[in-house]
Amino acid sequence: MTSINPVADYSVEGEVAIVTINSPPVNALSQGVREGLKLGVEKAEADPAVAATVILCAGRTFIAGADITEFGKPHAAPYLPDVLDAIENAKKPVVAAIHGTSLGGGFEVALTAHYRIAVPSARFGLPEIKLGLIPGAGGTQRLPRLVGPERALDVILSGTPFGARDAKDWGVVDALAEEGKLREDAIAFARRLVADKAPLNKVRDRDEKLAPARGKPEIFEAIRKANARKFRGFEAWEKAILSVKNAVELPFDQGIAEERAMFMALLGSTQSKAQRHLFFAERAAAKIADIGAETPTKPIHRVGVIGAGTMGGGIAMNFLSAGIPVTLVETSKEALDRGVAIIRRNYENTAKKGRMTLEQVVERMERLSLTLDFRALAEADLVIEAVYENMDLKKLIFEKLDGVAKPGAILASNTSYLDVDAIAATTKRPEDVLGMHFFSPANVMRLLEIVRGAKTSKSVLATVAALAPKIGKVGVTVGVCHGFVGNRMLAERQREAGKLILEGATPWAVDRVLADFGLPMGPFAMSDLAGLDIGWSAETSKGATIRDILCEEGRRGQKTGAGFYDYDEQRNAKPSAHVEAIIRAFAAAKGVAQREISDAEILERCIYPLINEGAKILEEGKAQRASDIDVVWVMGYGWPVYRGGPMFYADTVGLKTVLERLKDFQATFGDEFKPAALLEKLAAEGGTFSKA
Ligand code: T1G
Repeated sequence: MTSINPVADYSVEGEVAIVTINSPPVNALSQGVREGLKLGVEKAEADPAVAATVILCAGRTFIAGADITEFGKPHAAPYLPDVLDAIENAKKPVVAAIHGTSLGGGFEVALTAHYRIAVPSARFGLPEIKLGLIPGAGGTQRLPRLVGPERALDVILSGTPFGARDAKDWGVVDALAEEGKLREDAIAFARRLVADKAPLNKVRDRDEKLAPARGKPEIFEAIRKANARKFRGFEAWEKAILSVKNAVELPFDQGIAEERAMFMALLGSTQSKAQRHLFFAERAAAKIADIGAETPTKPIHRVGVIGAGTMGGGIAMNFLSAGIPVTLVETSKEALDRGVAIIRRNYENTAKKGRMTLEQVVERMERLSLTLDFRALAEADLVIEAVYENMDLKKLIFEKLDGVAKPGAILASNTSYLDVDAIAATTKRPEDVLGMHFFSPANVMRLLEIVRGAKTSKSVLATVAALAPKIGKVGVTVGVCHGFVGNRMLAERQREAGKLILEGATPWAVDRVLADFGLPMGPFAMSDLAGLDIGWSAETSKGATIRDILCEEGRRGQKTGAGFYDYDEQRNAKPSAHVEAIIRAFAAAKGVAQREISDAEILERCIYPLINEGAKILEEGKAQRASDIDVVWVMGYGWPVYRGGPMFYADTVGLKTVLERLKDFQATFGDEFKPAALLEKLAAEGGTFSKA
């Protein structure tokens, strides 16, 4: 075994050379890995004793893609296309031996080899679309030559990996190795190629899967139509379709040149920079400054959930699906039955969509215990309170819990806004108390705001942070303040949206502007969906707000067929002239001057105060880093990934511009627009939130 460079080794067994890449954590195609591959294959070509070459990776996976940390930095030779040429044009058969996840550039390396062998657990994918890119090293040209353009575009547009057995069935791999014996089986496979004088199979020369699609643009039109809604606002996807269409219609060298040009253009795009930012932001969020890997964590074998409402049921599902038994507590049998029915219906709907088997539904439901007896929580390692958002009620529950829960149990509140420290203070064990703020629907939204109390112990925090990914959540640690991070910032946008419609904008204009920006829906459509009467009471309502007036008229949202919008039987929304008249009359009574308000002003007044509140959150240390705030908004509120999150978006607009506009609004509308000191500082320094 000789070392080619720090991340690549070369050895020979009989007449087979083995080039082994060893670059933790995922053998990403760094400069060293590219160099190791190229030099290794060239060494084998020059070695008269060698008749075939195996490319293998050490560690947990075959090459998992280009090294995303190198993007945007000056690129060093050897460049990936040159590495791929060295492999594909080798005069001796090259075999790619694959385990783990062969993704992006890693899969593209494998596609330039003459043969591919994989263990059954291996997975293959071209996830570049998730980074706002298209495959940039032949993936859009070679994969269609193996599996046809339709299946290739399924893989490329979904970015979802597929397994080795599919790869074998589809002709992507030539053989399956025995699990755990990849090296031996790959060498034996290479030996057989030599013995059989097997040809040098170049994927680029294959045409049998392309020919049937040639001259049929309707194939690509249909794919474009089927994906238009999913990719609304994204740039890369249409280029992916065009590049695969080029594979069908153009000679290989022209197709790959076009692919490279489109890839490079996307690489420099704001959308790709935003999605790459989020790739690392999601991983950074799991890192808590003063919680090291050595921090002890508690085993969570049994969970209690208090409250079987929409949130409690959704929260329970996260644990049931992760194989953790749940004891669900309610105050009445009717409430309990209602809650269980929702859980069962959610699972059955998932099964109907083919994403779960009926056996799995049964397994999950069997892990659920139901009780009206609070004392049943005594065995739980973690208890999550998910009752009505009322501080007195929560304090009562935590006092009771303090007397029931076993010593060392973690006591969490799912509160969306309230003071976790005040809740903790009602117990004798504030060190075991924290917030676990799930986002509705709790079994779907990936965000979990982990609210760290002043006295929450490191072990409790480390335990919940480690638990988050196990229940399919991205945990973001936040500090105690009203609304924590997401809802505190949302309040800024909701305030401005409410003022804008009094000044002359319509609810439908505000919703349109924010939907066009890329948010799932605007504030008024969102209110209709959630129900205008949350927290509203007919007894105390006095018509003091637009919402009061609408609720008093029975316009309480989609569920009543009318809210800000009118709804037909299919719940399609239509702007309501009646609501507009109510708004105008209300504004007149308040003496609010009416004016035309531009889309630009609507957007800036809804988004910039939200960004400004994010800056204050950072100043107060209620979030660890700006990218955590971005993760909160992408994972919890559907902020468009191609804009990177509110703080990243502010960087792309330019902090000086955001500051100036806030100052304009402050002069016109008042101090709610007063810029945060951090924003002033960064704008003055020419800085960014991402690098703050
Ligand atoms: N580049 C650099 N670092 C990477 C990386 C990559 N491609 N993939 C993962 N890491 C780091 C990650 O930041 C983390 O670091 C550690 O590895 C473990 O990752 C030319 C241009 C492979 C399925 O998009 O999907 O090829 O936080 O926590 O859950 O056409 O990582 O430990 O310091 O995610 O086991 C295409 C992205 C690139 C694959 C493993 N490839 N990675 O998941 O571990 S573009 C991708 C993943 C491309 C070509 C184009 C996952 C994984 P740290 P992890 P995991």
